[in-house]
Amino acid sequence: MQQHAHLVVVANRLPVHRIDNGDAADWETSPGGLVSALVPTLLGHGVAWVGWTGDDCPPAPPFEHEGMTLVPVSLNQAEIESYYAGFSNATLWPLYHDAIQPSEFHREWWRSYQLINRRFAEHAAAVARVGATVWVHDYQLQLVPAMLRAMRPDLRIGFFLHIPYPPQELFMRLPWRYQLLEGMLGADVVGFQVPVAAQNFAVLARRLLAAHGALPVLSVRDRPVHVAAFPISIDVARIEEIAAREETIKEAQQLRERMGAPRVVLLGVDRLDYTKGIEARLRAYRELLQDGLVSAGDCVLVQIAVPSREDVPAYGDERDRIERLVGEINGDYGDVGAPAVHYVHRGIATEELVALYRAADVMLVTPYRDGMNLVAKEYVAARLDDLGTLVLSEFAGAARELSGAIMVNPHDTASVKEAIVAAVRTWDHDARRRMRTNRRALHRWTVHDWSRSFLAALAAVAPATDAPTTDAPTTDAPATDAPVAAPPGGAR
Ligand code: ADQ
Repeated sequence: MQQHAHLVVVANRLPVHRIDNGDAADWETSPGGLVSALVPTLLGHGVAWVGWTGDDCPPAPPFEHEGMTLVPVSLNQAEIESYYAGFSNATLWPLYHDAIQPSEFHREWWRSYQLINRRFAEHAAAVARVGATVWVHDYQLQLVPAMLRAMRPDLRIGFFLHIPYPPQELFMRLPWRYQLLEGMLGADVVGFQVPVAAQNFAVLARRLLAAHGALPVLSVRDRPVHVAAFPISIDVARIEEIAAREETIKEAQQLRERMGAPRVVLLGVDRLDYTKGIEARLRAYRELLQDGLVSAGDCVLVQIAVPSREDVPAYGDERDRIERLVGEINGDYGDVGAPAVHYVHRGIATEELVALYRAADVMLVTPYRDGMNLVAKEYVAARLDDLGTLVLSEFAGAARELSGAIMVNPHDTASVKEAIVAAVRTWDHDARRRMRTNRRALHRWTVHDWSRSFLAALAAVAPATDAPTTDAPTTDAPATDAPVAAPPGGAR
């Protein structure tokens, strides 16, 4: 592999998945939070992307896909179970989401996490040219920045965490807390979704590793580390373009007709994950039907749930709970050909998703904890008509920006019920006022502002002393030439 890339993205997954094309394997761009956020920004820049293919295939060479060099990292079945399903999704994920499920701590998983993080770092080191910029993503790869710095001190390294960063009371439970913190502090810039996450990180860095200084710059063993919030967003123009199409508007109308033309359509769209609060909204809806405050013929709920992490037991349990609830609600309140809840357990194409957003009067986004939540932003982007009401959990990062939403505490069923009733009964002019507030916020800060601001912070870092000062450009991070807007909410 040649060290040729001037920008290297390192993420758990490649932005593509393998599709079976007879003899030859082919690759298709994948849906998902990180992919939908990064691909539009990076397209055309000729970057390298290091990531796992998502299956247990043997090592494969790098290949070109839509202007990027994709560098596959291979994992065998045992590594998928220990590094991915185990340490990433049964140790870190629940702990970082307010410990709403108990975390499991296994030394074997930790050993695997270290091994695989080293593998990702080695692939990145092999593809990055001298003085390149490397952008590492998310909780699966927290050790990569320090490992990479040790291998390649000439690189500028950024790390962005897509999920919440826990308060010290929770983080201190981790038997490997020092190493995880050291790993992230190997970066020059550490970015979070919201300021409170950056503050939690600073408190821990001071407590465990004697870091000093005030945000946004911490000093760790005399090395400055820029620590700040860079809230992620979406490609607003892309969603708006799909939403404006004649066929999308037609599809939205047809969807409503297929549901029996109810007066109100409530919608939920999530990965099937116990953090997303799907149960919270189903329970609230069931109680509203019980109380007679809404009726199934008049007000239906559509829940789209993408299958996710099905090899982690807690996800299977969550699916069982959700499907039991859907079955109970439909059994009690639905009719032949007229269910109260329309439940779809699969991923759907963006075009269909946008048509659903346009068809929904009320969007229910009720996570117990969420780094940002892109679905809330996509719904707002799709509402070119300024109509539709967003009901949003105060525990989603998006709540800091979308102040036109009706905010709820998903742990409080009464609050979710009240919000649904308020949304269902809202007058058009009131819905418009709220939606316009949200749309203004969305336009102020798109995914391009997110990546530009992060890469600009990285480009501002003084070049490493080991980096050559002559022919190899060290400040050629792409997309930093456009003006950098201030992040929403001001404080980084
Ligand atoms: P996720 O937890 O995956 O991301 P989210 O931000 O909601 O969550 O993004 C999900 C993405 O998948 C959206 O773009 C959505 O359109 C898409 N999607 C959801 N259901 C779908 C379906 N049935 N079919 C097709 N597409 C579907 C993590 C963090 C979030 C953070 C993102 C980005 O947990 O808090 O916002 O990363 O940083």
